Amino acid sequence: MELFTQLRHAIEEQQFVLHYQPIIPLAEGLGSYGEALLRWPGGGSQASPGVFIPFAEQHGLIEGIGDFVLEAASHFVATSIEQGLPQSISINLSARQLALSDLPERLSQAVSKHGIPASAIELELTESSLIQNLQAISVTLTRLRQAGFRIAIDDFGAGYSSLNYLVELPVDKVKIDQRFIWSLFNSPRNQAVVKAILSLAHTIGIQTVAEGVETAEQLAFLQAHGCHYVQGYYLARPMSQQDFLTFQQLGT
Ligand code: G
Ligand code: G
Ligand code: MN
Ligand code: NA
Repeated sequence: MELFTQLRHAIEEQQFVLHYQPIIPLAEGLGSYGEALLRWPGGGSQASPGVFIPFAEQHGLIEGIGDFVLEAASHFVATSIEQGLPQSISINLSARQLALSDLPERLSQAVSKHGIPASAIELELTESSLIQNLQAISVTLTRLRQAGFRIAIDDFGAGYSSLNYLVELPVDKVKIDQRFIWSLFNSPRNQAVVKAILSLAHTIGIQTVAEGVETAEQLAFLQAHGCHYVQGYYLARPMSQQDFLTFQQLGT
């Protein structure tokens, strides 16, 4: 069956699941949370979101997938809160989702349906989704933040105008691109770039997350230079919802 048909079935039959990867604070007074990552157990060779998300975007199927993610993540947060575990999570939004004029309403409806605060949901936007029409995106982000959602720029530093986004857009957090972390000890320049991002974010009051942390040395560097949060295989891999709940319970 071709991917389009397969994906349409998968959306109708809710064949997706969310896994969660822990995001761990390095600073006092911050709590751990998790990034929701979409998984498609029946998807075979095309089951990676890196493959089917761009396809869904191009073929008009991203709305259905986005609705699933929002619903499943909100339900998970509500379940956690019921179990006495304050929980917040981040979800990834693609460029087309960000462009939907009713995005703030959709998000607000989902959180109020589940009785959870909007502040429990952080929205991750990749730099590449911000390229188009910065003015319009800025308006959308302002609406989203007024509704209580938090905004993070994902894969930060990878694009052409990273600094411009920090100046122009109302955001709460930047997630430093994994490639900077992997190559941290390849050259003093890479370390200088990461230090500069951390320092700049700190100066303008934006929180920082380092993604793709795979070694103790990387972790030590990030801690020494004031990164707020770390995420990566060295700390924890993406895991099922149940395993993530257990992980969070052990940490409190
Ligand atoms: O989890 P993994 O490394 O396979 O993810 C690959 C890519 O797919 C990442 O860039 C990630 O941001 C993206 N992705 C994962 N889950 C979602 C999702 O629910 N929605 C969107 N739009 N992208 C996602
Ligand atoms: O684009 P985005 O940052 O949303 O992508 C997140 C993806 O990165 C997830 O699919 C996750 O599986 C992957 N990931 C998370 N931590 C690590 C890590 O330490 N190393 C590598 N190689 N990939 C990671
Ligand atoms: Mn992400
Ligand atoms: Na990223």
